Amino acid sequence: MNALISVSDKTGIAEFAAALSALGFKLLSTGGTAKLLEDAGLPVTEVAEVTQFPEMLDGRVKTLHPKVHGGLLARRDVPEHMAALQQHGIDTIDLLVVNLYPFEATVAKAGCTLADAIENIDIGGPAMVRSAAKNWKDVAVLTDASQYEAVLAELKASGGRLSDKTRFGLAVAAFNRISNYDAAISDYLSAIDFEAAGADGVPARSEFPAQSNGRFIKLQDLRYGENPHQQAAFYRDLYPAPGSLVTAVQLQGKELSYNNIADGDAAWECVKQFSVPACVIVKHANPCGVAVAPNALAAYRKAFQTDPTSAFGGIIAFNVPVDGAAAEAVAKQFVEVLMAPAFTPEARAVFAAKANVRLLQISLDDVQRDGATPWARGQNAMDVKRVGSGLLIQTADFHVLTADALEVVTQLKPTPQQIEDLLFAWKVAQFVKSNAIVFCKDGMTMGVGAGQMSRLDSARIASIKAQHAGLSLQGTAVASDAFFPFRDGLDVVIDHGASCVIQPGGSMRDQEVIDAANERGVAMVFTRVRHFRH
Ligand code: 93A
Repeated sequence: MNALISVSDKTGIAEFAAALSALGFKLLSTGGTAKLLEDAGLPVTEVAEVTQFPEMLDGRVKTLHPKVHGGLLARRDVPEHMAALQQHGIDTIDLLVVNLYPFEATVAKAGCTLADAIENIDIGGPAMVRSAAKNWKDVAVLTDASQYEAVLAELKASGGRLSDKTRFGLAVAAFNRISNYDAAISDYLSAIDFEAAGADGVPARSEFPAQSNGRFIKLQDLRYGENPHQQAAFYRDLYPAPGSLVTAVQLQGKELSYNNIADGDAAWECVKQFSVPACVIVKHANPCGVAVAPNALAAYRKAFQTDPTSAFGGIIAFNVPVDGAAAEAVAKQFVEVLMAPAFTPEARAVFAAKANVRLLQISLDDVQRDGATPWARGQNAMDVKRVGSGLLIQTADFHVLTADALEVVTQLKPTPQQIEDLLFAWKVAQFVKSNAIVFCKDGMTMGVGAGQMSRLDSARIASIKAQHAGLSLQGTAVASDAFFPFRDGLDVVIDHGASCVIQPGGSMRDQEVIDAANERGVAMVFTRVRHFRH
């Protein structure tokens, strides 16, 4: 039995090759890999010796030879194939271990030149992988170090021959790897603006190439979709952003549902943007309570107070570890999903008695912290919406508004405390479906109006919800995700007690709205940025 080994990522290869050798495999290998195996004291034959051709053209041609591909592609059950091998002095290759030049890692590095990228396009590796995978009935192909252990265990148990099922599975994994590899090359090259290529060889690249090869890996099948008659599954990006929902570890609880995941994402992306302890409660993709406080328990209490009715059966997210005290408080309500970067043992103990509650732990450790937005979003750079037979793709709605960017448009200037409330309200409004009107005070939401076809109705609903929750809107800050087209919406929020307002501005009737604010003695600031969310 012959095994050909040619790997760029040499993790664990010496140990794996040693085990193959012990099982009776004859080892063939390419330059760098052969050297490593030799240094490890293993008997190894260089492919160049087999082909009687030196590796040439800086290694561009190493294994592209009939002695290699004949040995991989010949069907053992077709006598003519075996006769041809014999006639040309070709040995069969029964097991192939290849991982490819690190194209993805190379282009992910800052300052990668086009020449670097091109040199890292593997040709011979994928060719061998395809040959072996096509001939899966006779050849086993490994394309990743994570496969070594299981394959070795099966080889040892079976005396050197893998089952058909295993070889087929390996072939599928091999074609997936090749497909993803080619997609990475195609994505990279398709995005290059050739004319604008920099003199340093680092090409200018577009966010929106002429072709997109988005690749996804299935995480799990879901029991059903948004409704029980719809089928659904959950996929993740091939290269997920750190700190995103798809990196979650489920610690306990029932299986996640489609709506859990959609709502969980809304809660998580919202809570991530706060740099102090925060709690977000989401129902039907809208925050129904958001608060910041010195600790998780206080943040939860405030967030819950916004709308205890809607919070029932909600999704709750914290950007700080959930401790015993916060867990005790949350456990008193019906909660579907609880998300946090960590749960203390005390918190775990509280939920141990509530087996249905889904606990999701999502690390924020590798999320870029840039001062202004310690747990910045925006790392999920693309926002995708499916439309009939097409996709709408945009960069994520990531925008950090700072106090110095606010444009005061009224005679009355907001106080420092009001500015703090306004910025908080603005952060929340970004995560509320349009039209969004959000009343806030002292780091908590006091009334949320979401998803209405008219801004006026959102203003009314936000006020009504605050009344129902028994909250006074006197002296609140109000955020509107887009401009007030008329003064009526502004009048409603002032009627209910708003003392300051934040909105993008930009309406034809801005003056009418500014006049109304002045007439009624409230402070108003423009952001010149809009946060539609549909
Ligand atoms: O340059 S190649 O496209 N031409 C080849 O003929 C070839 N054969 C194997 N790259 C080729 N390989 C790749 O070399 C393998 O896919 C593997 O990634 C790498 C291993 O090289 P070495 O053993 O010299 O470190």
